[in-house]
Order: sequence, then C-alpha cells, then structure tokens
Amino acid sequence: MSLDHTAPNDLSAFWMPFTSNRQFKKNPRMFVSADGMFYKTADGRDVLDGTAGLWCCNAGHNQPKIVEAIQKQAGELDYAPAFQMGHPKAFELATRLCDMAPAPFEHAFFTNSGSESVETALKIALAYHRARGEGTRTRLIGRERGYHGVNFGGISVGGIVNNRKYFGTLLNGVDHLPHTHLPDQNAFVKGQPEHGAYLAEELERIAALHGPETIAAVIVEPMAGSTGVLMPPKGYLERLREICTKHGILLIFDEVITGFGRLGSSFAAEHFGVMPDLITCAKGLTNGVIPMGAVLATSDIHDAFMQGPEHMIELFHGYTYSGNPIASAAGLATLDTYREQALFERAAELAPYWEEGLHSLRGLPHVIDIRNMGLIGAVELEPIAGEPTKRAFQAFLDCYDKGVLIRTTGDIIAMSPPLIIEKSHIDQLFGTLATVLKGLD
Ligand code: PXG
Repeated sequence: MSLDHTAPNDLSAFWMPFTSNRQFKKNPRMFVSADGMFYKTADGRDVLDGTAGLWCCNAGHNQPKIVEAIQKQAGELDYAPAFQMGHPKAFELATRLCDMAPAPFEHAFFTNSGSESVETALKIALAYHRARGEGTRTRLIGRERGYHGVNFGGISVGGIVNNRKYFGTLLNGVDHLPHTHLPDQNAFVKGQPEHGAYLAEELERIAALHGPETIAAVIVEPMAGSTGVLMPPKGYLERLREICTKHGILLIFDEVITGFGRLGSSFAAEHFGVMPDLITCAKGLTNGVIPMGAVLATSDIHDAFMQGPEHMIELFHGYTYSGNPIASAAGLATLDTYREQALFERAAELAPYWEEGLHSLRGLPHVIDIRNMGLIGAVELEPIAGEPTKRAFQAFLDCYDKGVLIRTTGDIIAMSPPLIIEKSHIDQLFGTLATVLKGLD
C-alpha cells in the first residue's frame, strides 16, 4: 500500500477528529515517518516537531528501546484479559509509575487515554466518598477554560465552550471556578504570574452555596494546556489545596499534559509542591506511541475501597485494554528512556534558554502576550476583527510550509517540543515563527 494517499477522493472516509475536514482534505498535510525531533512529510520534507505530536512524544520519535519493547511484546504476549486476570508487566509498570510519582501516590489504575483517565478519576472520587459513608458528596467542580478530554464527565467539568455547547445538558451537579487568565495584569510574565491567587477563594463561595458536604471533588489542570497555556498564579494551587482539605473535598490534578517531564519534573504536583489526592495522566506515559493512561491514587483513597468480602469486586470500573500488555511494555520502555537519558532534568536545564528565545518574539506584529514554563510556550495573537482563530491558523500553515510544526487554539500558538530538543532546534523553531509572524496580515 502506498503511503502517498494525497488525492482528495482517497480522504473522504476518515472523519478526522478536531480538524477542519474540508479545508484539510483540499490541501492535506501528511506525515509518513518520524525520527528524533523531525517528521517527514509525504512530499519528502523534514518538519521540526515543535509540539511533541499532541504534547505526547516527550522522548521524541523512534526511540529504539520503545520500538524494540513493542515489537518483542507483540510476539510474546499480545493480549491478556484485564478483568480477574493479570500479566507481569502491568504490575511492574504500576510500581515504576508510582515510584516516579511524588510519595503519596502508591496505586495506579490503567486506562487508554486522558479522557478515560478523567472519567475514571471522577468516578473514583464519587465512589470513595460513598465507601466512607459520605454519599452526599456528589457534586463535581471544574474550571472555566479547563480541558479534561471529550467524554461526558470531562466536558461537564471542562470549561471550553465549543467542547460543551453542542452536546446537550451534560452531567448535572457540576459547578465551575473562574479561569485564571488576567491579561491586563499578567501579560508577558515569565513563569508563574503574580496576580490571581484570590481566584481560588471562589471555591469557598461555591462550597457555601451548595454546602461543602455535597461536593466530591475539584478537578483542575495545574497548568491549563489546551485552552492556550495558562500558568497557575503564585499561591493559587496552594490555596485550592487548603480549601479542599478544610472541607473534605478531593483535589484532582489533571496532568495529562504536565506529566512526564514537561515542566522539568515528573509531575506538576512535584514542580509546584502541591499534592492533590488523585492525578490523571496519559500521553507521555507511553511517549504517545501506544494509547495508555492512568489514574494515580493515594493509599488513603485506594484503601477506602478495600473492604467487604474479599471475593467481591471493589471498584465496578475498568476497560478491556486496562494495562494492555503492549501498552505496558511501551510504558516500561518509556520510563526507562526518560531516566536513562535524564530527560526531565534536561527539560529543566533547557527551560531558561527556551524562555529567552520565546520572549524574544515580544514586539513582533500582533503579539499581545507570551507565556512559558518548563518546555511549554504560548504566543497569543490579536485576533483579526470579526474572524477569530484565522490569524493563528495562518501562522500554523505558514510554519508548516517552512518546516516547523506548532499548535494553535483560538488565536493562541502553543509549543511543547520533545524533551530531547537541542538549542539549535529551539533557534529554528522561534526563528521560523518570527519570520512567519512578520509576514502575517
Ligand atoms: N486532560 C487534559 C489536561 C488534556 O490536555 C485530555 C485530558 C484528554 O486526553 P485524550 O488522550 O483523551 O486526548 C487532554 C488532551 C492541544 C491538545 O493541542 C491537547 C490535548 C489533546 C489534543 C490536543 O492542546 N489534551
């Protein structure tokens, strides 16, 4: 089969996710291979991966150990039933994952995506309270502009308008904290902004409104990625933690993007020194190579379920592919790769160079804000009047033509390269973006 399927007629069957299908199919952008920091297009060009795929290929592409592990596992044990049966690698990966995570996280529940990790964490939170005789705690609190995947729980607690408004009434019993984007006070700040910790106090207002004993959990991204990269204001996460603890509400960090070195530590919880009760992750767990996610839980939460007759199932939840052998093998090889190549440390070391390069874009046409942390960067553009998203999307197309992959959300450009990135690639990424910005309408 030829990989060069670029004729429009060949493309109609695949209804592409989160894509302008008609625009794409008129002028397709196809990757046919990848190695290290680069994709290869169907027409033979190298494209620098400025986004680690979709924030997931943290160790870059075609890592030999991961490739080999998957190939070997496929020939050894392709699948084992996930319910009432096991295989060694899923247990090994859970242990390794918990060893890598901050201390209180001692148990891992496997899923197949970030969206499933979110649904799983919300359900664990509800069932935890019930197991402890606090069944009144049924409300879930998310945040405006939050992204927690695309399933019903996730879009209910999420706060991205277009991901919600087409899909009916969603879950009931959900409330939202305000987002923390304060461009008037925090524009062009490097790292965590000074202003906005007070927005955590809104949790007190919501708790007072409903009664704290009705609230099961608060879920936030410690650094909001998909909405266009919003850093937590200084003191904000600490205050959320305090209020949750005071009222017996579980705090869930959705670390699907921030997990696995993106901020220069294993998880954002470690980076910010704020411990939630549950962590959701996916993406970088297998370097994006095989679908897999996980929910990390403290022993307090896990142990609350371990009661009643031993032959009884403790949590009525799970997926056919929870802890799938090939995904587990990919996960183990990925964690090895992160450690052997010291990639989290590398991200932390490169972060100042990244920050400097990114902020050098300040002053270019249409740039109204720049935000960064670890190996994450965002450039917010002034929208074209009456045509939101168009300017940033043009920047995306122009960068692609010039051999660089970026992501856009609305009029925000987001960049999150593989952690193997070299300084020369950082120069190429921001140099290309600067040229493109200068040429935009
Ligand atoms: N939670 C968070 C915080 C995420 O960022 C999900 C859940 C859902 O993960 P799955 O594996 O179900 O897609 C995500 C996913 C982007 C972008 O460009 C971000 C995501 C996915 C695709 C693109 O910002 N985040």
